[in-house]
Amino acid sequence: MLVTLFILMVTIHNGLCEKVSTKPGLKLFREDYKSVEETCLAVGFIRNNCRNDSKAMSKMRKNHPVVAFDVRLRDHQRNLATKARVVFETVDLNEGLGYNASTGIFTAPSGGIYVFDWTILTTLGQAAYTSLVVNDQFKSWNHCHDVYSKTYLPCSKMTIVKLKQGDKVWIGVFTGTANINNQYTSFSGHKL
Ligand SMILES: *[C@@H]1O[C@H](CO)[C@@H](O)[C@H](O)[C@H]1NC(C)=O
Ligand SMILES: CC(=O)N[C@H]1CO[C@H](CO)[C@@H](O)[C@@H]1O
Repeated sequence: MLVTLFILMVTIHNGLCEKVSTKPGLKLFREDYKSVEETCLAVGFIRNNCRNDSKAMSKMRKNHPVVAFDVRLRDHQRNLATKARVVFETVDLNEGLGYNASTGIFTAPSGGIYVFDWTILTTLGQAAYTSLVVNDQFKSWNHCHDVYSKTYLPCSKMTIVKLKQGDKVWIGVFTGTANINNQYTSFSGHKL
């Protein structure tokens, strides 16, 4: 009984699918569509549309250029005081020129959502408590302190913030004194 029902259902199902997918109509539609497209191309309609689209795209890119930077520490930083700014002197990438290597400050060239991340390598057995600072306010915290094993400890943090044009962002020490090793310590950010 069940088997019969199953076979019946499969038969009906396949039958329906066949009905839906037999497509003289679709074939005709495709042919029609092709001829409409060809006609449009012939009178220049679609070609013009495409040209206008790429124009609009390049205008959009000009208004929203890529903003992305990637910088590293050149010198070891010893006993950086609370609230001190970490200045990353080596600039590997600075698209949009938001980052200033003499101040360590990134200034948002335009408003939007930005992704930042930074990695700190502490000096052997030392600590570094750093934060992303936006307009003098701590926004995201990176607690880098290994009390038990005396090691060069790497700590990373990533965060996403909404910025207005001209907002200033940097990495600062939020408590204690920070001891940070060069080269392995880096800071990067980009606009979404
Ligand atoms: C970086 O900041 C310093 C100090 O404010 C300023 O004199 C310099 O012109 C800035 N550099 C760039 C490339 O904006
Ligand atoms: C609506 C619009 O901007 N149309 C333009 C698309 O591009 C062609 C060629 O550049 C122009 O002639 C149209 O005016």
